[in-house]
Amino acid sequence: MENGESELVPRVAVVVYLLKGRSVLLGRRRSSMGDSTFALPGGHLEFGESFEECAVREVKEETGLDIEKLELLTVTNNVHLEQPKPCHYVTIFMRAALADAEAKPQNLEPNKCDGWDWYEWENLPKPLFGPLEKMVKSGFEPF
Ligand code: 8DG
Ligand code: MG
Ligand code: MG
Repeated sequence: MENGESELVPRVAVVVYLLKGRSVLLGRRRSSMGDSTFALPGGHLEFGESFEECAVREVKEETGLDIEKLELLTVTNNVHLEQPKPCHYVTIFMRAALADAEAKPQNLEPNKCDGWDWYEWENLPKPLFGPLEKMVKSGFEPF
């Protein structure tokens, strides 16, 4: 059994608001959780990693982009017992900037995402991934 996949334990995720001016990088998910909704890049914290290391690794794995100026923004505790696969995520939200402002995102995990693009904060696409929509609706701003 992969660690945490089907065991009922809280899992730690690190998710990145990659900012370019007033825009953020979003991709449409291909996943049993939040399929076809727009979400930030990110994934599971691996054993021994810092939040910064995890953010850098996940963004690189998913988009090919190198990031810098990492800062911790906030943490959420999301419990979803109602789902077919119940889950509990402690999610660490970071913000970051592109190391090279001209770099273009690549879709390096096409089985998990339809592709990445920049979206203006004032004009976010729909539907957003549930946890992200909740954050935005609460008035949260990553800038
Ligand atoms: P990995 O195998 O690469 O480690 O994991 P992943 O496949 O990239 O995981 P993920 O689902 O992209 O992210 C892990 C969890 O983070 C996700 O299931 C729930 C939580 N999460 C939020 N908000 C967001 C978000 O906007 N984007 C992403 N990717 N995950 C988010 O709470
Ligand atoms: Mg991911
Ligand atoms: Mg990932």
